[in-house]
Amino acid sequence: MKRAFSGVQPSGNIHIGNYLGAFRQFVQLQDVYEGIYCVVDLHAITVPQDPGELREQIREVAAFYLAAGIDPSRSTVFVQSDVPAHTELAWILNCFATFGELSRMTQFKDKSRKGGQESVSAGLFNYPVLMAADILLYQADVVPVGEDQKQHVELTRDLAERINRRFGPLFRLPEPLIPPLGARIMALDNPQAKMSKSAESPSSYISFTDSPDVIRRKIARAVTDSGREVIYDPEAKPAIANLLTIFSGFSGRPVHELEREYRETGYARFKADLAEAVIAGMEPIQRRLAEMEAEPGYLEQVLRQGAERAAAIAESTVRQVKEAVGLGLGRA
Ligand code: AQP
Repeated sequence: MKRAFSGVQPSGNIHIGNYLGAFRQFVQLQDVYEGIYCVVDLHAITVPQDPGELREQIREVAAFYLAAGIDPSRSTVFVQSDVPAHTELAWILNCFATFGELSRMTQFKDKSRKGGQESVSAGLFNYPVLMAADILLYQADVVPVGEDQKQHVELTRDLAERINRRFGPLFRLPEPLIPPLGARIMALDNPQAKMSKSAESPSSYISFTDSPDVIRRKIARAVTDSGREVIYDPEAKPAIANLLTIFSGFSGRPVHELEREYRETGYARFKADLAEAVIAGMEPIQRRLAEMEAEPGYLEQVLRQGAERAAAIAESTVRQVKEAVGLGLGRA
């Protein structure tokens, strides 16, 4: 079986963008790929985190994998910092990545613009290298991610190719797997910005901790475009195109069918039905999350076994890389 790897940061509440762009794909891929899925807590500390909240969020993301439908008997689910090989390989890769290419990463540019270049952590700058290590350790064939992470997967390929050219075939070259629908869900209050966990305003995202009433309110208040026609036109009507994408993602109905039904009904009716589709789509996951909360021992056991399985693969890759690069005294 080919292998899929992906990670999600415990950097806030999981939102519908994370679900449609990432988790949903992970679940669909299970029949075709061996899945290795990680809670990337080392990535989360590239921006300030409260230790208590971070630990809580690590549990939440881990539980979300299972609640979304990842089956731990087929896929490996673990916490990144439980497998030290991630930071070990990241350091080695850092010595092959250039300052120039990391400076061009859009996510770094966006986040450092917000925080100010002088004061953001060096970890935020090196984030894509740690992500490359995450992927290359497991010799992943595909990396299912949302559109925002495509550039980082491309950097991963560049690094792998550079190292393979110099030292021989150490790494498999991974392909990003971007879903055809939902790869870039935009903020409800600004269709030019992507929906983001760490956004300041909670009205910009719908989180899986939101109750049905909160979801209805957030959707009712979501920004719309001028006019009253519900049509899919990302250029002229980016807000409505985003809402149609969300509707299609949760209802399973194609966008053109939704356009036909709501073209003339006005925004209020469209938004009311959209809210119900989102609530219905989220409900089974929210229910399983609540069930898992009542049984913390189960999650801990899954993560312990996951970390053991992941470490066995990761350590073997690191051993080969160290040997090829000339680190230590070799295995004699
Ligand atoms: N708006 C989005 N639409 C579709 N997919 C998205 N993803 C993130 N935002 C959207 C995908 O979700 C997965 C997990 O993301 P992450 O935790 O690694 O961090 P991120 O990409 O930086 O996502 P966030 O939600 O914006 O978090 P913060 O605010 O902490 O940076 C990835 O596959 C991502 O592509």
